[in-house]
Amino acid sequence: MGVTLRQAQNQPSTEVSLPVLVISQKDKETYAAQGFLILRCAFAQTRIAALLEAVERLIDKGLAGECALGWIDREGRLPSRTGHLLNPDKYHPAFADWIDEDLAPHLEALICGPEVRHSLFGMLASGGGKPYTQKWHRDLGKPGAPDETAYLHRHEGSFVQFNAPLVSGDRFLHIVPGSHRRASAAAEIEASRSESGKMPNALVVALEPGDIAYYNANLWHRGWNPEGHKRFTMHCAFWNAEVPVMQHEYGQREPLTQQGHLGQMPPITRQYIQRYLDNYPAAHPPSLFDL
Ligand SMILES: O=C(O)CCC(=O)C(=O)O
Repeated sequence: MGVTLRQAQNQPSTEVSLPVLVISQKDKETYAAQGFLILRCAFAQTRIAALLEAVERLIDKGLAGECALGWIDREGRLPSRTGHLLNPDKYHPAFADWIDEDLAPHLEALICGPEVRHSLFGMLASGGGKPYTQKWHRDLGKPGAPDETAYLHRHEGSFVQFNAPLVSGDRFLHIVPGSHRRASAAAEIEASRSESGKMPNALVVALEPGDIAYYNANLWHRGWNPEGHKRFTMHCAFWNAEVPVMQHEYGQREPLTQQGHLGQMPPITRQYIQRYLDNYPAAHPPSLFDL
C-alpha cells in the first residue's frame, strides 16, 4: 500500500509549528483510484496536544451538565462517540484552528468543486473494554442496486471524510481499498450481513496521533474495536459547497447561528460553516439518493 502513504518531511516533533503537508497531484490520483489517502505525521504533536486539551474541556463540560455527552464510563472521564463539536456548547477554538491552519488545504485539494463547506465534525470514542463493532457498510451507499456504479460515480469527489486519532494505537478503521466506485461484489454484500462476515481484500488502517486517513465514505468500511481499547479519534466530513445540506447533516442551523458564535471563529472555518448555512433547505432536505 506504499503508494497511498505520504509522510511529511517533518517527523513527530515537539516543535511549535510544522510546515503544512501539501497534497500533491500524485496523492490526488491515488485518492481517486483507491478511495483513501493516509498522510503520516501530518500534524505536529502540539496540535494533537491542543485537540486533546479541547477534548478534556469537553469532558469537563459534559460532567458539569453544560453539554449533552453520552458516557462509556462517566467516573473514568470516558465519553462515548460524540458529534457536533463546532456547536456552541461543545466548541473549543482548537477545533477551528486545526481546520484553518492544517486541514483546509487538504480538504480543498481532495474535494472537487470551487468551494468546501462544513458537514459533520465529531469524535469517535471507545475504551473501558466496551466492545465497539460495526457491520461492513457504505455510509450513503446502495449495495446491489442496479444503478450502484452510476450513483457512486455521480457523487465521487463531492465529499471527503477523515479519521485522525488523538490516542496511540488506532487500528479500528477497516476498509476495502478501491471499492468506492464500482458495484459491490456478491461476497461484499454477503460480508455486510452480519458482524462476523468475512470481507475480501480488507485492510486494517493503522494510525498514530499526527496521522490522518482521508477516505470516501462510500468505500466499504467498518469500525472494529471488539476489545474496547481506548480511542479518541476525530471523525469529520466536508462537502463540495454546491451540494445542498442533506438529511444526514441537517439540523445544525439553529446552534451554529447562535449570537456571536460564528464571529469568534477563524476565517476559513467561519466560511465553511457559512456555506453550510447558505445551502440549508428551509424544509425537506434531500437524501444523497435524491441528488
Ligand atoms: O469507527 C470508524 O472508524 C468508522 C466509523 C464509521 O464507519 C461510521 O460510523 O459509519
